[in-house]
Amino acid sequence: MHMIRLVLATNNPHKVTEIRKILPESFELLDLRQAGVTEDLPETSGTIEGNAIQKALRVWELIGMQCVADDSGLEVEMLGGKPGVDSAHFAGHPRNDGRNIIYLLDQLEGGQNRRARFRTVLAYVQNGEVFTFEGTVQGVISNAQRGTGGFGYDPVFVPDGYEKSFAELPAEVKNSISHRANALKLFHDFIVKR
Ligand code: ITT
Repeated sequence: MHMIRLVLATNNPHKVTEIRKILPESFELLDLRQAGVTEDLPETSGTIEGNAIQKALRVWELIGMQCVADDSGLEVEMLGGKPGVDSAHFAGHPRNDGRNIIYLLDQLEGGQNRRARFRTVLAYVQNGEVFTFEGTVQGVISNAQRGTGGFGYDPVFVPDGYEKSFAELPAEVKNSISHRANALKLFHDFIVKR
């Protein structure tokens, strides 16, 4: 496959690291700084899909390069799918991963159902045209934080089939089964077939 140059429309360096590890080396991936984009990308649509599309389209408008945006969220059954699109600010502003986790554990205290999933929507923009790819991973929210790897809610998310949290599992494991990995597989298949 020939080299594909792609901008990653995200300000989250953890996502960039994961996406670089998941996609093959035939992808030359530029982060926003490398692409010269300094503004905050819009995320005001109210849905994960909509935010992914907003971010990718904005980068396309600004620099006219093909790009992929990742918008993700944690959807917890007992909370009716929350925090979902509000995952980054679940415990309010300014965003803080540690406070978000404590707030989440508080909300689930005493409940019976701790099932949850992570969901990622990738929006790919090429020549102004938008394509989306969704990936999920099912699991449960643990009773306490465990592990130091990963980012965000990883210390309290235990994927189905494992006893350890995403923050305890090796990055290679997370990157082979995660919501982001599943969405990127679909994106990769699409690119290869195109
Ligand atoms: P960009 O919008 O710049 O891409 P962001 O960090 O704001 O970066 P999201 O809005 O998609 O990205 O993130 C929503 C929240 O979900 C945020 O609190 C993340 O920490 C969390 N999150 C996303 N992916 C995650 C993952 O793989 N593991 C754990 N938490 C994750």
